[in-house]
Amino acid sequence: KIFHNTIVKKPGSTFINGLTTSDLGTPILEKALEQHDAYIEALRMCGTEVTVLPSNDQYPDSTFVEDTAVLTPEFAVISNPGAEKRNGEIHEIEPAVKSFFDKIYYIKAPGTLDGGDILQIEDHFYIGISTRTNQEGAEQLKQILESENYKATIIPLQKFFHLKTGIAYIGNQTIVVAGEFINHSHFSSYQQIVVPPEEEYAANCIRVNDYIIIPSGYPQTKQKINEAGFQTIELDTSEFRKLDGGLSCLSLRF
Ligand code: CIR
Repeated sequence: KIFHNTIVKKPGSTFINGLTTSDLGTPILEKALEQHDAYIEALRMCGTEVTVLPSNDQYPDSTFVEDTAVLTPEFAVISNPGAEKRNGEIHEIEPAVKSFFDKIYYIKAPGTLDGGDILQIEDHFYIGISTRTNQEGAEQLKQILESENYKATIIPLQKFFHLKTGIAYIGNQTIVVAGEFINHSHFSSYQQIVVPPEEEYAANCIRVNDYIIIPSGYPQTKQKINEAGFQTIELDTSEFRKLDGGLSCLSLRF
C-alpha cells in the first residue's frame, strides 16, 4: 500500500463563489456535497483513513486542499497559494498536517506555489510554473526536495491551469497525459496513456493504492487505463469542474 492517509475538507456554503476560469455555470452546492461524500467513500474503499476537515465559509475554494501542501512520506511542505483569495487556507491546513508530520517546510513570499502544480513520479518531483506557482516558489521547493534526496524538475506550463490538470502518474511508470504533455520531452521515459482532446478533463485522475479514480463520463480514457491493466473507480465531479477543480485537488494523499 502506498497511501495510508488522506485529508479532505468539506465544501462550505460559499463554495459556489469559488474562483473559476470556466464558463460551465455556478455549481450546485447540494450536488457538490453529495459528490464530495462519494469521493470520501471512494478514498475509504481504496484503503485510506480519511481525515475530514470541517468547511470554512471564509474560503470558498478551501475544499481544494491539494493546493495548500506537498506531502512525502518523510516531510511536509506548506505551500504559499498564488491566488490572494486562497492564501489564508494554509493556516487551516497547517494544524491538520502537523498532526501527522514532525518535519515541516514552508514556501515563503515572494515565492508562491500551489500543490496542484506538483507531480510526484516515484522519487522525482515535477514542478509546474503557472499563474499560481512562480519561479521563486518552484525553486524553493526544488531546493527542499533536493536536500531530502529527491529529484526535482521545473516545467513552465503553456496552457494548463495547474500541472496536474494535464498529467497524472498512475504507477508502473505510466502517465496519463493531455494537451501540451503529450510526447513532452521531460516525460519521454514513461509509458503514456494519451487522453483525446474531448476528454481532456480526465487527465486529472489519481492512483490511490489498488485503484485509479477517474472522473465519470470519459469512456475512452477509462478504457485505455483499464486496458493498461489498472482497475478504475469512476466519480462524478461535475460541480468541482465548474470551479476548475478535479479529483486530485480534493485531497492530500500520503
Ligand atoms: C482555484 O481557482 O484555485 C480553484 N477554484 C480550483 C483549484 C483546483 N486545484 C487544483 O487543480 N489542484
